[in-house]
Amino acid sequence: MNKKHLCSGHEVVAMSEEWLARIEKDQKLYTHGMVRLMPDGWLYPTTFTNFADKIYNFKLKSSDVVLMTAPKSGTTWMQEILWTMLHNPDLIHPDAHKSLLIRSPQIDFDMLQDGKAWVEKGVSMGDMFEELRQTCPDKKREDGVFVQLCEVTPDPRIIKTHLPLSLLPPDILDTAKVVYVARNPRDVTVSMYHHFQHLNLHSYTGTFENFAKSFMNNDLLYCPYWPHVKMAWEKKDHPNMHFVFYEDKKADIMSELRKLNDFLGANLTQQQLDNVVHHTSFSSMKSREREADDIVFNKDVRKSSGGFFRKGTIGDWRTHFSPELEQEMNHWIETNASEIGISFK
Ligand code: PPS
Repeated sequence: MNKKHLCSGHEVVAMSEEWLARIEKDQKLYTHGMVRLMPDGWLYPTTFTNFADKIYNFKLKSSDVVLMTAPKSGTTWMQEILWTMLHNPDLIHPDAHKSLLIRSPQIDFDMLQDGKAWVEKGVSMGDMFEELRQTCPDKKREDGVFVQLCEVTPDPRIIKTHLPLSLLPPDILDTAKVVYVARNPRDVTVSMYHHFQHLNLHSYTGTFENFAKSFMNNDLLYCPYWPHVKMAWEKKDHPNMHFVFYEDKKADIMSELRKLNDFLGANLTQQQLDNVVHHTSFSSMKSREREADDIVFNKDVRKSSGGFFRKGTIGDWRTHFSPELEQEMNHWIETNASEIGISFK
């Protein structure tokens, strides 16, 4: 790691050997370690610093839609909704079967290639790179497969990210549209716990209690949670920010799609909105889930607790929390949510 400061103004602080060893008891980490970006405290693989300035200086267009979430907040659902609304409202697009990673690239994904488990198992982003090379033969892999996929993806681009506003281009809301999805942090914790077990990248073996404590302690990838939500919530009234709750989508998807239709200026007909609802329902998306790749995912976890499209419900956290842990998390949520002025359903 050579960089000490990023264009975003963050200071890069390497995580200590002691911290890495402690965290690594429960999960796999990264070949080059991890860093916190201060003062916000964002926790990423060290390789993020290779791409951070490129992402911060990324040239956005007025037609772009940036989909921003803390992990496991319902990103993939919203990603498919946005792509279908803007590219496939009649359900006839020839690329609709392609992976969302290609149709709507995740701008921060390149840093994950350094995961020890993926390096050991030989997971490469080869397919994605080939996709990129087909349109742009001169691209180099080390410049970031996903950052460059974001550059070349057809307009209107739908760019996914788990990064917070403070690491994205400072003109983002003056230039592009931002959709932010938030979900009850209790359900986020459960969904993330499952994902950390299911995805070989993390290969999480610790208990749910340890996991939840690590989340509250900001010791998991993409943490801290609250500043991420806060930065977006503060901008919720900006005309280019559309702040949505996962729970509201579950309660009345058509009403949420109508709001999105207005926000995006998509002018979809009722028939097209119906198409989007049907195509992006949990059962439809689950039925299209690709044959899971055993190098990327753990098939035993998939068998015992479900795949990427696990439950897609509200309130599954009730089956995971002990009364003591629930109390601790309630306190964590109440303190932070009231400070921000946000309430979850
Ligand atoms: S990721 O990996 O961070 O991008 O994950 P993300 O997509 O944000 O979150 C995954 C959870 O969203 C659920 N999901 C859905 N819920 C309702 N409807 C649809 N269509 C849908 N698609 C995905 C998914 O099942 C994960 O939640 P859990 O609670 O684990 O089931």
